[in-house]
Amino acid sequence: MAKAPKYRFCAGPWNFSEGRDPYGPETRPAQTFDWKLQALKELGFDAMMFHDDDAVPEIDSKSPAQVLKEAKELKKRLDGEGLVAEMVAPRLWFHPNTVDGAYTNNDKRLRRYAIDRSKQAIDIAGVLGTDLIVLWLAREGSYLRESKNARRSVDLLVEAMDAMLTHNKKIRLAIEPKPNEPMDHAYIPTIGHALAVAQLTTAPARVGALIESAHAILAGLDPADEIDFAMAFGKLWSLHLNDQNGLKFDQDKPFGSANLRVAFNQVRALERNAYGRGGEFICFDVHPFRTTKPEHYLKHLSNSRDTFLRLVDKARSYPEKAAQALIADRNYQDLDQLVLNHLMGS
Ligand code: XUL
Ligand code: MN
Repeated sequence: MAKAPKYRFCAGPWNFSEGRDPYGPETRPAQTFDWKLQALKELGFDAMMFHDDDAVPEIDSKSPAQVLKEAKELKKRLDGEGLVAEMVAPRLWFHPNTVDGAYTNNDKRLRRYAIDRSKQAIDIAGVLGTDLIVLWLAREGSYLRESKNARRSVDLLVEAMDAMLTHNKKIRLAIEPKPNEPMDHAYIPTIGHALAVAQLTTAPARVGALIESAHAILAGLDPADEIDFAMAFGKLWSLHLNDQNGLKFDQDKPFGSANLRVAFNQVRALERNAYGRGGEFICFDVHPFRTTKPEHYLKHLSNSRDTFLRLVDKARSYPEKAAQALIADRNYQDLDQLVLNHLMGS
């Protein structure tokens, strides 16, 4: 098993969310960007991940020169705190232009908006010193099958990615698949889809993936297998660890909260593939529970990291020899119990 380097941790400003859900308002006060930066410092995290408008608020109302100026100011603040920007993701699901999709919108003028905004996100990433652009393709899919042509949508997605890859020859695109929510069905629901689409672009070597545990679970898959699959191609460039209890709305629970064994297997997959060797971060895309009080605002992040690190210990102390002997004997009954005993601490 290749040794993984020391893990480095990352979260985004949206991970300090205020508890709003479709049925009720915020339950915690909004915190300022500076507060969030300090929180990451306090936690001892190494990086922050950004949507384009996390980096430059109200981005659509600003001139390109103003956007770059503000990105430069942000870079200075990050440098001052000793934090790095892990990635920039164009937020292509809020603006009225993206109501019916961004790159796969049926209206050419609106597709142009999505591509232009993505190019601007790439420029921001350049200023912040990261080559990683994350594409969570929130509205690329359909609410009803007949409203869009799925075959044409693949072409449109490739066209948009090619435009980004050409705009800056140094960037890498990491597609973050999710099978549903907000869409009924998304066009890129799994890592297999992401890597297949990468092959259709003009620069397949610069198109990879980001796995989010909850998204894989929503697709009915085991996130550990998704990690192994992506890493077999050398294509796991970022990671959103969290947890999800079954097939319902995206829950973004703390890592390991719903299923410790599934979390353990993700950590084993990361360890055996030496995730992080290429400088990749462990990002937690987790949210506080709606019930979380303001004084516990950081707990979902510190708890996720604690669980992660304890599972790293568990992965490293896993009784490999005993497990191999049971595998050789096809005694999966006792293999199952060996895993449970190991996780329970006996
Ligand atoms: C949505 C999600 C996003 C992406 C970044 O489910 O996970 O926060 O990670 O755009
Ligand atoms: Mn995510």
